[in-house]
Amino acid sequence: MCPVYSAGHYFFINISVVLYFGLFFYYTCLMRTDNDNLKYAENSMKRLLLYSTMVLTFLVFISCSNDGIDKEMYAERVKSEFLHAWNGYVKFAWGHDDLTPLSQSYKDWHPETLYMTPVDALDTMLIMGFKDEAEKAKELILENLSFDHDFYVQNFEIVIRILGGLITAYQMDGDTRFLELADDLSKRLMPVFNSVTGMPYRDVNLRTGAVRGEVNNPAEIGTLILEFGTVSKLSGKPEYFDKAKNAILELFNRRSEIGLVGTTINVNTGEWDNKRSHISGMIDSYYEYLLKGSLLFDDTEFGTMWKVSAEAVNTYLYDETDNGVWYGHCDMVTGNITGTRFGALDAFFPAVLALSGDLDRAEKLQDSCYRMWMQFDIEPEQLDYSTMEEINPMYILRPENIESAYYLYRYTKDEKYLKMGIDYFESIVKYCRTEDAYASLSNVVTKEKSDSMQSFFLAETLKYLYLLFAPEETIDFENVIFNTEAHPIRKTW
Ligand code: DMJ
Repeated sequence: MCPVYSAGHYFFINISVVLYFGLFFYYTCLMRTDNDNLKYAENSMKRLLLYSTMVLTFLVFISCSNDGIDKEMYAERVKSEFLHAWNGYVKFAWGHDDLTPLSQSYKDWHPETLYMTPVDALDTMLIMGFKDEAEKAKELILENLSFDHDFYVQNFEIVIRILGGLITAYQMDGDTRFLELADDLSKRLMPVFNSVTGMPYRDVNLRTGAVRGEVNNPAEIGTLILEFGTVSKLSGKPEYFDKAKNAILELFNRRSEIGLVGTTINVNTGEWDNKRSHISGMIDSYYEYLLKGSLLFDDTEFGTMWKVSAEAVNTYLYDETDNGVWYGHCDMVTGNITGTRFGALDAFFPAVLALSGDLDRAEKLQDSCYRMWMQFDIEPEQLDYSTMEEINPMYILRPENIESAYYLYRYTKDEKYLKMGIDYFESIVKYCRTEDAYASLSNVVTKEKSDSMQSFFLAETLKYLYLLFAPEETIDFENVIFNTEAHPIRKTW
């Protein structure tokens, strides 16, 4: 393991600075020729030595007590691990959706590739300064990516990964072909909204516009507005924004009297299919997009919907236990607690709370997220926070816990979040690194690997780790909104 702290580094900088000034002063004074000046120089040197010793002692004390973290070294290490993972993709899966790292092969989600990994990873390469790699990925995408395919895709995944990736590629690189692809994709996805309520179906055929999957969930219904909204603003086509916003309004209006939503809903009847409420997968990013939608589009309706929802969530799901603060599961109608489950996906919430200004709850929840990670030295998909035992033992290289540490570090500047990031990074390297890339874990207890490296590892996990350690100006944090796949969207309208 590499050293975490750089007290020695500080020490050598301090001592060099002091010696440099000492010598400079000494030689300057000796240049005078008469005796008085030599005496003056002698006295000055004594004083200088005394002051230098005092200052040096003080600086060494500060260096040791702060134990400043060598962020630059960590940023470099994250970059080199990104390159390691990307090179694995290039070697074994070039042109396909995902790398399968153990079998040294690839997996496509559909009968033909949609270039998931390169599209998702491109802006991370640009942010990290990997120009050659980015150029090759760009060429691959622009020369080959087509959406004219006769197969069904899952709207939500395609929107957050591919549409989100194309938007930021356009905004960061400026090539209008990225925007043309984003516009073409948006047009092909629009039929999802042709349900009775206007809430989207889950799947759509990219060529025929046929739809399927009338039982959908809040995350897949409500996590579309940043991407469709942005393409709408950039292409001047209001339909994309309006349909995505209408879907959210329809969903929000079906909240229970106590302000909560359930896990699944029928987009034609508008009836709830599963009334379990939580912030876990299938609901999670619906809340994220209410807040981020209000910020990206200065939309007060989203702002109100976020406030109403956050209040309900903080009233009924917030759970202060002996094991820390968590958000549990409850019935959306009665508010009665139905489960004490929390997992890797739920760990997105500290970031959202922090972005909303609720640092108190964000910090408390992040402490629990850290505890969840450290319980197994790497994060389980889900645990029971009343016993701290895992319910679902896999770790599929998810980013949320790291994303939240990053937001909290940006807002508090507390080094504890850097140290969290270091622990997260080191355990991912320790348990998930393979000879060619990175692999998920099928079990965080046994640390057995599984044959998958999803695109979000490059799009999100390593991006947030890098941003945590990189100089602040690497990204204009105050003026971008990250979509739920960590694609930073800039408001240019
Ligand atoms: C990503 O695709 C997105 O972050 C999504 O919101 C949730 N799942 C994965 C990462 O865990």
